[in-house]
Amino acid sequence: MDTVSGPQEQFELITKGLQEVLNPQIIQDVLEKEKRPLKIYWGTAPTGKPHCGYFVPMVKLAHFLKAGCEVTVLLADLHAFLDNMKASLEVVQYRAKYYEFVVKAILRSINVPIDKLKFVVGSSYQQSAPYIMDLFKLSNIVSQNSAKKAGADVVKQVANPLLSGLIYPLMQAIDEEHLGVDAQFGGVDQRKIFVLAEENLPSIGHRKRAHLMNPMVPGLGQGGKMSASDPNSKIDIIEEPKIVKKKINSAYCAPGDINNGLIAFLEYVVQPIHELKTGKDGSFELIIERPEKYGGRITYDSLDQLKKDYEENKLAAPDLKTGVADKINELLAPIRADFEKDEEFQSVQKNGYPVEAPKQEKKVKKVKNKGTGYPGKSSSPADATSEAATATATATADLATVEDKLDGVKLV
Ligand code: STL
Repeated sequence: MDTVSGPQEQFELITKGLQEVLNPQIIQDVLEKEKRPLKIYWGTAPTGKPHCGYFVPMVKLAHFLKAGCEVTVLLADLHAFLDNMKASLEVVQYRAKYYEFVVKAILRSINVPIDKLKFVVGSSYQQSAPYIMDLFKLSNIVSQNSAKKAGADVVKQVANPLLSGLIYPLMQAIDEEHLGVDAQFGGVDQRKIFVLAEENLPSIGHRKRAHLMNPMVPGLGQGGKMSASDPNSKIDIIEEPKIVKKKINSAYCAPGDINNGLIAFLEYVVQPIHELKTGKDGSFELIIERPEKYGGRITYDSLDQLKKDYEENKLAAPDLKTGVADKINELLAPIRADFEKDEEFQSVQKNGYPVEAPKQEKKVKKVKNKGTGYPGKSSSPADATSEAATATATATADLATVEDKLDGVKLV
């Protein structure tokens, strides 16, 4: 991948395909007046397993690197912990490492040199005295209401919101200063936090940063939703080719309507990756192995043509699905190969995402005896199928004891 030089060309590549840029002047000044590489970061909270949607920000990281920027990926482990404890502090360390492996593998798979890419784990600096002092200073000038509103699109919204949801956006604002960057990049869902940072960093003695926002890209579910509860709406970065086929087959894709997750994937992932590989703007390729009886292979070299054909029902949904599933499998193959040859990559996945023990309640004999011992004590770990089963059994047993003590009053 050749790098781009000249401030104008660099600025164009840095902002290519974005939905919005706040304070572009900050970026232009760095490139044109200071004549140095732009320092920019992208933060991600290592919670769930990265899915194919991760290709979207990766395309932008590729643009930034190609434009000669100094790019930092923030693995925001404390943010993952603060967001309704989506991950325990122990498990989140493995997830952060797993995310790092995934980001590197994706970038390598699209031929982006990653020697200039920096990874920083949030907890490595977010517990320092100067960082915490900045958090206190910010908490003195940002109202509870503003902090709550800033996090509304990012922090999981629950019935009884925790204080952590107010701390989360403040820390994200302070990260810009403590990572020493000129700009922050993220999805447009981060907009309110970005504005909070711009409005408040100067009041605690820090520079205002530029903000770059990617559009939100629809997933594979109905209405373009990617939902944690619908496993078919997301394709894992390490996914078996057969499962990719199956998930794409069940993707929402109404005939004649180009507003679906499959075409969005072509637009926001396949096309930009093809452009990066060929170095030609607007270049595109999708090969569809249509069954012979329906006319055989189709090759598209224009996304606009594909969209037009789909709208005019010249391209059928099952054929679009075949083409997209094959393309995803092609994109995932080198990432999967990295995973399979790297034991550490596999081990951080295993530790970060332990397979849940089947939710099978171990029957615990209710002991009527109200003596000193408690039933859980007598269950031998050797006959439990896993640690989790032991924990469930113990918990159930403890409950049984409490119920006994309450003399038959049923808990839960
Ligand atoms: C998510 C999902 C997502 C973005 C983020 C988290 C961003 C987190 C973050 C944390 C600290 C920062 C910057 C970004 O300084 O799409 O769960």
